[in-house]
Amino acid sequence: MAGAAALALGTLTTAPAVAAASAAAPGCAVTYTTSSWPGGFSANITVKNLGGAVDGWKLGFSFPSSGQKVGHGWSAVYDQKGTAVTASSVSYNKSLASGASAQIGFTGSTTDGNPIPTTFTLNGVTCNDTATRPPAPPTATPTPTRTATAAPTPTRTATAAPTPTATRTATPVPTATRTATPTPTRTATPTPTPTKAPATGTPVGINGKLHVCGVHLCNRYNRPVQLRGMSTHGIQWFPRCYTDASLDALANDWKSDLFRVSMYVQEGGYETNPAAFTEQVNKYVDMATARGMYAMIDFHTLTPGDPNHNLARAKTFFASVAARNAGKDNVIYEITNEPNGVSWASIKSYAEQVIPVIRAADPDAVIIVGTRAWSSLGVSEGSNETEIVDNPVNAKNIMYAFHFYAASHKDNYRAVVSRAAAKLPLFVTEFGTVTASGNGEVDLASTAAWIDMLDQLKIGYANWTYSDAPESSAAFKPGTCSAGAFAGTGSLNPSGVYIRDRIRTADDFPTS
Ligand code: IDC
Repeated sequence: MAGAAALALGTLTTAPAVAAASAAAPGCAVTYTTSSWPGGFSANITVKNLGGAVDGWKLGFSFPSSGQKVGHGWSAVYDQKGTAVTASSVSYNKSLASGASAQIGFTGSTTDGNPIPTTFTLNGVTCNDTATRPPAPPTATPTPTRTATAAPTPTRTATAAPTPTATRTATPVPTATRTATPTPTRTATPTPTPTKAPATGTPVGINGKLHVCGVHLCNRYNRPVQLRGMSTHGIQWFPRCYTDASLDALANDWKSDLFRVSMYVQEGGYETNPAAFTEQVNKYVDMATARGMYAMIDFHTLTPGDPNHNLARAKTFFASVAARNAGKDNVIYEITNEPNGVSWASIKSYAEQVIPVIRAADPDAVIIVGTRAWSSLGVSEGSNETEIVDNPVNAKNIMYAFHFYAASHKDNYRAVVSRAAAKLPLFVTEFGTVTASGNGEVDLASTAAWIDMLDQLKIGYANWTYSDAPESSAAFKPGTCSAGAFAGTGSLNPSGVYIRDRIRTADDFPTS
């Protein structure tokens, strides 16, 4: 058998596309599938060893185009010289028995499309069989990964409404330059962002009211933007963490674009005192507004997992907050946090009853819908994004939530998000650097892989949590909120140190 056999599946266009190439040999078989978007792509590679057992391996291939560059990789160490790429095994996948496979991947950037490599070598031996394969669907993991953790001791102390003393003042949006919300078309590809000096001003001052365009969140110039920010912990437990000083630190030191307000419905939350929790949420919206940050109102359903259990409460709550905040440009509504143990059809039905209530008061705000299985796009209950793609919520200007906890959710979840991002407007309204319990191991390698990918795809995110809860997902060490020293790194846990670094890098909001 001479030469390599390659098959390209799918069409490469400037729109997000899926393509694949495969090659196999007596020594090795490779399946290389990609998703692409303007300016970038991700590749998922399966390397199968068809020869004798190896302990340590290198996969070699060449990009067809010199404009393709490896960005962040996972499950291998990547080296690129010109167009030649080498992916070297890592400790946990270096031993490959005969017939065994390893799955690796990376996100990349490109200046000229996403042609697929056609020739691969494993430890220098060309993979040259004729077998070809379709793009490998990511494997769904049916195991729910959340474990119950004890709730922190509720401290129901009410905090008096503080007078906002912003050091980053919100720039009011000039009415004349505010563009009308275009009708979103699900296939539109937003214009790529040009490289230029970062704009000055607050996130809301620069971008104004946001809307969904194609699969992106777009600003007043109809250009895609990525919002990066923090989520509160349960506001019933941690009101001491949301003060003028902490919000100043979030806006000015962390340079956060976004403040997600997590109002639990159960566990001592909204259901126990609707008026007081509605007022508390509105107060936090105002504190974000005064600092030019976007405010995401999270109706934090969790247990029970069926959002319809809280349908009447959701209608009452959103009718009130939407009417009260309709005149603002910075409010985003997240109508259910993490549906679980419930079908997509039930979630969609809930969404189609709550969204009109918001629209009646605030017709053009962005609304985010939680997805099946703890907002995993269904993956944690053995499904995936196709149930949404095939049966989307019947509403405009909406996005879908995806949540991950980096130590629990890795390559197979990243593969689904990378694929789904070409079809669905996604917002990572909550993620942790730790396990799904909110505690335990901080996995910065997996977190980096996630955030690099979200940056490439321009998917917004909010990290759990901007609090001093006694758990490793909390940005601050216990006691910080009472002591009141929020700026800098002195009070931060390892998760907070890393996330602050990622959030405070300059935004690249387009200004024309
Ligand atoms: C966790 C909190 C923890 C609390 C628990 C139950 O960190 O203090 O006891 O909720 O209320 C989610 C949820 C979020 C969880 C978080 C970590 O949206 O409420 O917070 N998590 O478990 N989904 C996946 C993880």
